[in-house]
Amino acid sequence: MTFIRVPKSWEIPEREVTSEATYFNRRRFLKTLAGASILPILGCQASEDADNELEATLNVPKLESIKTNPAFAEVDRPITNELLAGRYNNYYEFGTGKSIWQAAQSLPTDSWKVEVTGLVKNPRTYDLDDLQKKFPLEERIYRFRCVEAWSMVLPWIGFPMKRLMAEVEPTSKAQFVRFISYDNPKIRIGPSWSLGGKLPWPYTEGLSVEEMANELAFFAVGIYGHLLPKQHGAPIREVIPWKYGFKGAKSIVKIEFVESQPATFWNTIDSHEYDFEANVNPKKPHPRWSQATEKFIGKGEDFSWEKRETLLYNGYEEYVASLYV
Ligand SMILES: Nc1nc2c(c(=O)[nH]1)N[C@H]1C(S)=C(S)[C@@H](COP(=O)(O)O)O[C@H]1N2
Ligand SMILES: [Mo]
Repeated sequence: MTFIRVPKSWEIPEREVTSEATYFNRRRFLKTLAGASILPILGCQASEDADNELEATLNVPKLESIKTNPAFAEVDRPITNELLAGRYNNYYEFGTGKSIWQAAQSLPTDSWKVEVTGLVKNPRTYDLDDLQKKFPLEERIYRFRCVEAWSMVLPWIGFPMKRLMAEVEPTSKAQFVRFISYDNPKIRIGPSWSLGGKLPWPYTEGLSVEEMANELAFFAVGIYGHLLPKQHGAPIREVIPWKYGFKGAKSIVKIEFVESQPATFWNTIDSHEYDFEANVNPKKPHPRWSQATEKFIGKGEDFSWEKRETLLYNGYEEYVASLYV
């Protein structure tokens, strides 16, 4: 389908990777522009169409009667509006800007399989039905912090990673785990060359097995009471709330237990900017910006954000500090 419409300010195509600071400044600039010019008149009908289209992408099957885990029923800030979280994503396979929600709809999620392999006693291949039914699902409200210094609060549905570990039984040799995202160069529209080099597709991430066994480490198959929409990484993605968002690989097809620390997408591109551990830490600045504060998106219905102090381990110190002594 081809159609022409005037993009909303949040749909500005970004040809190259821009830091979050640049993005927010551009939005503020456009907001000012919109207030003073004819932009809203031009954009009105088209925006309404885009809103309907966005809602359609979020209209995925509901997950009925899922209990919220009482330990993770709330945090110190409200849950981000679903319509904001669903149109402000990082998913480089579908573009380097934040508005990838339309492009991501080409992700083919039918007959999905996740292969669990490597240093495990019981290698397994799970299909969609297994992933959604085999491990009891629960809801968890987690803080979410991107390395670009924006944050949200998201209501995930899924199961703790340790449940899957108990079934596949990593051997004593397994020290790390690798998560590999779906990749198809035919549908991938994200860049092959960027950031000064060839991008190491597929997107991969990793954890130590101790981190994976932590109570907080989570596989999400849903969000906001329904299955994951494609822009959030359907049908299954990692959620590691005490680490920066890039540690949470989307649309996982393979999980591999290995002996030594695996190469990862971002760490391969620039180990100086994106370290393997990547724990949220206000005192450890990114080489290009401070991590002392963050822009919390979700206090209202629009993208106006609230400045918050960054919390050590994103506020999850009591669960994870013992991993790093
Ligand atoms: N496969 C894949 N997974 C990915 C990414 C990506 O580009 N590709 N981006 C990461 C980054 S940087 C962030 S902040 C989160 C964003 O998750 P969300 O869009 O569901 O909020 O996904 C992470 N997982
Ligand atoms: Mo991120």
